[in-house]
Amino acid sequence: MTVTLGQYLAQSGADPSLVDLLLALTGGCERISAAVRRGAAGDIMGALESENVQGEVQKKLDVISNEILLEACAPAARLVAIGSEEMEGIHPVRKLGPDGGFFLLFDPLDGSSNIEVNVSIGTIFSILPAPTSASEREPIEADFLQPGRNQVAAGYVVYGPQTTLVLTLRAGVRVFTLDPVTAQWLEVNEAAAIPPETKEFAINASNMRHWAAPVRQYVEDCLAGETGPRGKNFNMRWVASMVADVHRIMMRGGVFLYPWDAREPNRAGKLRLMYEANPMALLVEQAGGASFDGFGPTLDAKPVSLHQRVSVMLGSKAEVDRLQRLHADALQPA
Ligand code: AHM
Ligand code: MG
Repeated sequence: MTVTLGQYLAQSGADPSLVDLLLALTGGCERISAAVRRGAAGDIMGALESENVQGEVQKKLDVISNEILLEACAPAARLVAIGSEEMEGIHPVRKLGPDGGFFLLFDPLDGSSNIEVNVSIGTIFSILPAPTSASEREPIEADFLQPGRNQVAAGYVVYGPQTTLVLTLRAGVRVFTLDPVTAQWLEVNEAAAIPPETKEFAINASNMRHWAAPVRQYVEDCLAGETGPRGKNFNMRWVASMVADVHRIMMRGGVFLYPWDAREPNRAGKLRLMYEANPMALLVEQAGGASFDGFGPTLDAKPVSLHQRVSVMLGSKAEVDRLQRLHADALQPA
């Protein structure tokens, strides 16, 4: 029998207020999915004059998606505050108190450069525990700055040929597709499991001249094919939507890299730790893969700010292990 998201959550043993929040959030994603599907017919295309906190031009759909999620999630009973790629500060929902609750972080519309060209885009989300406070007080950004290891749930929704939710409650990874006929999220895939070995990598190769030596070495070894050190031929894919690239890895394995590079040497990477790298790292680990930020497991990094950037390498375990070894070797004295 096909299991719906509601049935899965009800049987998962998860805290009912976490279930409440996840249903509110996925309800918001259903509305984003409908807006994406309407496209130009719904006046959602194009850029705005505004920039987000990262200095990136905001697309209409970035802002619409952010507003949809804020509105959809606010009623969730124990949601304390929200952090978003599209908002500079945190968005308080209610006061922190003795009951704690949850913090929600999201990139409401990831891969927005792909909106106009009708390529998969997505929403990425992370849920952290809110600390308890003896007396009631407003939540502050510092309350959010917890390692990804603390996440109680994480997931993404891909708006592609199908709208697909990939979710972890820290007990494996489940995959649901939004059925446009019944408007239900149905579990249609087996639980995701990333094979440890792969012959596929994903990186924006136009940045090759800016990469650090270990990343360059890794990719050169893959490109050398069966007569090179890897002894096998590799395939390459790059959608330029992290959700789509990670989803491919969830379905058939592979490795995704958006590493530090020398274009902006003082920036740790392009992608954001708290609402892009951490949720993806938890999903990948829960599916049997691994994630590395150039120093250690992504989930162990202690955030210093809400919009902090990070170097991202994640996917099939054997490949991430190899990347870790290449980074460790580069630190050894010659
Ligand atoms: P965004 O959050 O502004 O959409 O940027 C994140 C996206 C990722 O989805 C994707 O992996 C990456 O940026 C692509 O970057 P590039 O265009 O440099 O290849
Ligand atoms: Mg993004």
